[in-house]
Formats: sequence, C-alpha cells, structure tokens
Amino acid sequence: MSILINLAGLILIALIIWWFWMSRPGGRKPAAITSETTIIVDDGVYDPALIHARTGQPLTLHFERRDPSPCAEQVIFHGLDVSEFLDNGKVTTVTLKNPPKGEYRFTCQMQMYQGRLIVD
Ligand SMILES: [Cu+2]
Repeated sequence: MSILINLAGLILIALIIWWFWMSRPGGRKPAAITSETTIIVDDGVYDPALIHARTGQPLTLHFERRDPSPCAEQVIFHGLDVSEFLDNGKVTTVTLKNPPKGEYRFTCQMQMYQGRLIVD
C-alpha cells in the first residue's frame, strides 16, 4: 500500500514539474521569426509570450492591453533599456530599431507578466 502511495506521489511530482516546465513563457513551441506582431496583454500573460526576431531588422510590437490592473501598465525590456507605458483598452506600439543578438526578458514592472524575446 505504501508503495502505491509513494508511486502516486512520484507521479504527482512529475506532473507538477511537467506543468511548470511546459508553462514557461512560450513553452517549447518554436516561434516563427517576426518583424511585426501584436501582443495581447491580459489575464497575467502576454500572448504570444515568445517573440523571435532577426538581427539587423527592426522589430515592431503592438501591445494591446486588455487588463485594467495597474500590474499591466508598463512593459520593460530588460537589457535593452526600453520601457513603455500601456494605456488600457488601447494599442501601444514599441519599435526596436536594431535589437542586438541575444535573449531578453520583457515584463511588467512587477515582473508578473513574463515574456521572452530572442534575437538571432
Ligand atoms: Cu505586474
């Protein structure tokens, strides 16, 4: 009986690990390379949360904020020195003229909203 309980525990742990791993920003889905896209800001997530861009190519991101909570009011691109305030119910466009190669996080000011930008 205790073996069964241990087994159930292990399966539960595996499920939890799998869940957290899969629910990382963007998950494992490869993102198509883009130069312009719209990101919905709602319910604590950016959608899409994974942006894949090319070096030497301007990147235009239209943030459509649908979440009235103050949490969502700003987007910060860490390592790129770019941040923008988002008006609720509106689209705010962020343009990165020539993003350097690398991987950057973009978040709200409290870092509850989490996104990833890959430039290569
Ligand atoms: Cu926040």
